[in-house]
Parts: sequence; structure tokens; C-alpha cells
Amino acid sequence: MDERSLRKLQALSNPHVEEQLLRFIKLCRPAKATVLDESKKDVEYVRKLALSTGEEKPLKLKGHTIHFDGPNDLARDTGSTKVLTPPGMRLSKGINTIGREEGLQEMMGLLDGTMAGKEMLVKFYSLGPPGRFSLCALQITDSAYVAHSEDLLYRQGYAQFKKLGGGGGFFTFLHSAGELDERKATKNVTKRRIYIDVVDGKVYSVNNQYAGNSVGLKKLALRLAIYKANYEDWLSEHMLLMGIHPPGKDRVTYFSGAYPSACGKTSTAMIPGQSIVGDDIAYLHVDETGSCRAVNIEQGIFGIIQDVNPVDDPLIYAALTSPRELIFSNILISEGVPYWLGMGRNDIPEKGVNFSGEWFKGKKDKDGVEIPYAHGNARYTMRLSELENVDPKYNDPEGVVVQGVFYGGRDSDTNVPIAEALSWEHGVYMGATLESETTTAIIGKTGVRRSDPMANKDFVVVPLSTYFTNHYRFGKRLTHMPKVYATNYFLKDEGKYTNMKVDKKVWVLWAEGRVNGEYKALKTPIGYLPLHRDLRNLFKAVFNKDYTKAEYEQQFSVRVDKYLEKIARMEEAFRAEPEMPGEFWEFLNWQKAELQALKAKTGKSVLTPDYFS
Ligand code: SPV
Ligand code: MN
Repeated sequence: MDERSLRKLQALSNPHVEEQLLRFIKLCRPAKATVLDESKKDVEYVRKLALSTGEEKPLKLKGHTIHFDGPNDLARDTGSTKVLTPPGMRLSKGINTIGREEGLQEMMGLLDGTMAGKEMLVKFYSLGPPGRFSLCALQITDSAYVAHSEDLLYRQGYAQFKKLGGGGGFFTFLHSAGELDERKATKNVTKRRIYIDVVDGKVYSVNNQYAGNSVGLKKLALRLAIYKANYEDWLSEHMLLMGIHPPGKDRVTYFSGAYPSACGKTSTAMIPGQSIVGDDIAYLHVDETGSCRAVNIEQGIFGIIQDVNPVDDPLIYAALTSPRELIFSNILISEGVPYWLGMGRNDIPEKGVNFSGEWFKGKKDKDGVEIPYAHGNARYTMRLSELENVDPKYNDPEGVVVQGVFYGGRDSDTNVPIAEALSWEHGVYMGATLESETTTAIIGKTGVRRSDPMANKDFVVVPLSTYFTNHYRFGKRLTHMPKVYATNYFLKDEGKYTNMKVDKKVWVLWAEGRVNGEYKALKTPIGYLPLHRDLRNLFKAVFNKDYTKAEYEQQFSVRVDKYLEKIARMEEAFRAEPEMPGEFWEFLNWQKAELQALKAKTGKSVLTPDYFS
């Protein structure tokens, strides 16, 4: 460690930081350790280091770089991500665990000497705008790409660490990309491990680079924060935050929204005419007035690049095609120009470099499957401030007051495009019973329906019943209750989507209007549904489109049988879960009885909205 690093470390006067650092240096044995503060000079140092180590390569446009994760390290590895459980700790079925002692021992073995010949970077961040809702995070990594990504995605926190006054109230993330191949991608992905030590506020991550596995402040911190929030009566959620601006009205209403990965979270936050506060992770608190107040813990976007094109995502497309600091990952590069799936160009080159190395059209993987020119989970990393639709409050330490919450999954056959919860308890039920078809954002088969409560299942490190109880409890402390909505952008009829991607603008504007007392709605057992009249007016005003009664009926009919099937799946999923909150079963049983009664009375498996008017 050089003199400057030592001085920065000493200036913190934090024995917890010093003790951990010393321990991890001894363990990982880097060639050198560099402590970085929030000065421009240090931020610049990391950016340049990522280029000089070769983890990133410059592209034609100024500030643009490309990073490749190895061919088998392109998404979150939920299988190798485990919670370290001390004796007596119980988690829900489906949450991966490993005994704490055993896991730590394995991890220490994997980290032993893992930074040999490399530089250890020591970085300090703030999760959230520094203030009463933010948390401090220490990141130690041997990957300049990881540190660079964090400099784009998170707020610097060296000054916040000073404010800890020597205290140990911070999370620690230790990461090593492990041995790298000649392309600077992790070599030993079979030894990829991500172990979460909730009781100690630490996460260890080794032999990986894909940001969902490596970047401590993203999903690794989300897990630690869920654990902490649970004991402190707040919520740590996989949620966007956005301002909704109804056309012609002088007001903004803030919403949060939970969607599983690759199911429309970023595109909801980026709906034209609205403003983005955040697109991935939010902390929600009940404030002194009984309102729900939320901050975006990030200041950037690690977004899916597939289908970002001038029609569907004009603002992001414009940002990605002009000079600014950003990192592309796992797309095709040809002569310094990036190409990705669904970008709307018809001049994609027939060769270049992609996640598989040198790529040419027709190249096959070891199983004989043709390798696409870019990966479905390829991403871009940039600061939110690069976007013209960034909300003025995105950096406000007091956050925004949330008046509405969306829960949305990839559901081809059951949920209507939007329904409003009958109560907070129904809203929690909507979140808890969220299901979604799998995508390329996690390793494994795509298109399989899975239960994904609050779109947070991969990250919940307390029993699901405890997590749900915390949501009910949160609601009881609120005096200004947000309204809750279930959305579904993926409903199909005879194999075809019933909606255009852009239609979500109408759903969110309807929800915003409801929050402000503007629209009447139909009360049904699945929630309040919009009236055709109101949607027709919105479609006309927003898209100058005639929204027919037939479209409305196709989209908003209550699929009674499908809902009953869903309820049966939920009963099955949660029956074995000990200590499920009573509110959950109460609502489920009520909805089931209502739907069964409707079915018995009408003999129909699908009821048009008019039935409820
Ligand atoms: C997601 O998959 O939900 C993401 C990207 O936001 S990752 O960093 O992989 O979690
Ligand atoms: Mn996410």
C-alpha cells in the first residue's frame, strides 16, 4: 500500500475498516492495495485502470467502452449464490443456503491468494443519496471493471464513512474475478461462488465478473438490506421509482414498481413524458407524517440493451449512441462500433468480437447451437444524469413520497393489464403471488413460469413469511396509503400479445388518475378494473388511437378459471411455508370463494368487465 492510500485509510480512523482490510489483504495477497476516495483523481484512476488492465476496451465514440464477461458468466448465477446460515437459522424452500462455517471455510479457500499479481481496489460508497435513509458500503475488489461500474452506478461515500466516527455500521463486499484468461474474462467459472453473510453484513463473491454476481452494491447489497430492513421496519425492494406526469395537468405523482428482471422495469421508468428516479432498487420508509418515502439506492442504470431502439426507447437509444461515459457489455463490436439485438439496424456486420470471442455469422457453440451476435442479457452501464428525463428529486436525500405501487410479471394467460388492489392487504397479496416466466437475466431455461414474490424472490434472505409480514406491518404504520396495482404487459390471446409495448403508458396514467381520485372503476374479486370509457379517452389523448370495446374485453375480461388455477398454485407454493401471515390466507380464501361463486352462478370461465358494472 502506498503512502497516499495509507493516509486515506488513516483519515477515516475506522478500526473496523482497517481490521477487515488487513485481514483480506492477508487472505487474497494482492500485489498492491489502493485505497480510493471520492476525488475526481481517484475516480479517473479507476476508469483508466479498467482500460489498462484490458477488462474494458475503448470504442469509437468518446467515453464508450466494452467489457466482456466470459461465455459462461453472462447472467446472475442463482445456483451458486447462497446465504450462509448459522445454526438455527431457517429460510424458505427455494432459497439457497449453506451452513455458515462450511461456507466460510470453502470461501476462504477460494479467496486464498486469489489476487496474486493483481491490484486490490478499496472503495467507499453510499447506498442512496447520503442522508437519513442511506447506508455505507465498503467494496474491495480486484476488478477495475467492477469498481468502474460502481462509480457510474453508485454515489461516492468516503465522506459518509468519515461520519461513521469509527463505527462498524456498514456493509462489506469482497470480490475477486479470480484468474483471468487472455481476454481478461474469469477463467474458473465452475468455482464461481457468491456467499452472503447476513449476520455479519458481508458478501463474498469470487470467480465471476457479470455485474449481477460481482458488483457488491447491486443485488448483493439488496440481500443484506432486506435482512436489515426486516428488523428495522422498512422495506428494501427490487423496485423502480418514477414520477408520473399526466398530460395537461400540473402535477407529478410518484410510483414505485417491482418487476422481475427483464420484464419491463426500466422501460416503465422510462415511459416517454414521465421522469425516472431509479430503475432497480429502492429503500422505502414510513416517514413522520405516515407517508411512504423512497430513495433510489443507485445513481445509474445497468440496463438490458436488447430492444433498445429509436422507436421503443428513444431516450436511452440517444444516450447510447452519443459520446458520454458508458460501459457496454456482451454485445457485438465491429471496428469500434457496438451492435446489439433489436437495435433497429439492418446493417449488422457478419463478423466482429462478442462474448464468445471472435464471432462470425453462423458460428456455433459446443452444442452446435448458433451463437447470436449479441447476448440477450447484454447490458449498458451509465449514470442516470445522462438522461434528460431524470427526475429533479433523484438525488434528494429525502427521496420521494410514493403514492402508488406496481407489481408486474411476465404472465401470458391470467392477469389483466392493470388492476387496482382492493386494500393494502390485497396489494401485498398481489406482490406475494407475483409469477413470471423466466428470462435471460438468470442462468437457466427461459419461459418457465415461476413464483417470484415482489419480484424479489432471488434476493430475500429471510423466510418469505417474515418478509410478507414486514410488508403488512409496513402498511399498518402508513397513514397515507399508496394504492397498489398489478400490471401485466405480457398477456397473450391465441399466442399473440394483446397489447403494444407502448400501451403501458395508458395503464400508468390510469393508475395515476385513480390515485388522484379521477376515475371510477369496476369492483371485482381480482381488484378494481378500469372502465372502457376512461381507457378509450386515454388512448385517444396519448396515442390518438381508437381503443375498441373488443380490445377492452379481450384484455380486461376476468379469466376466472385461470385465476383459480393461479390460486391453486399459490396454495401449493405457500402451504408448506411456516408462519405465513393470516392476512395472506384470508385474502386468498376470500378471492377463491368469490371466484368460485361467480363460476357457479354464471357457468362461465371468463367474465367480461361489463358483468361487474
Ligand atoms: C436484474 O437482473 O434484476 C438486474 C441486473 O437488475 S443484475 O445486476 O444482474 O441483477
Ligand atoms: Mn434488477
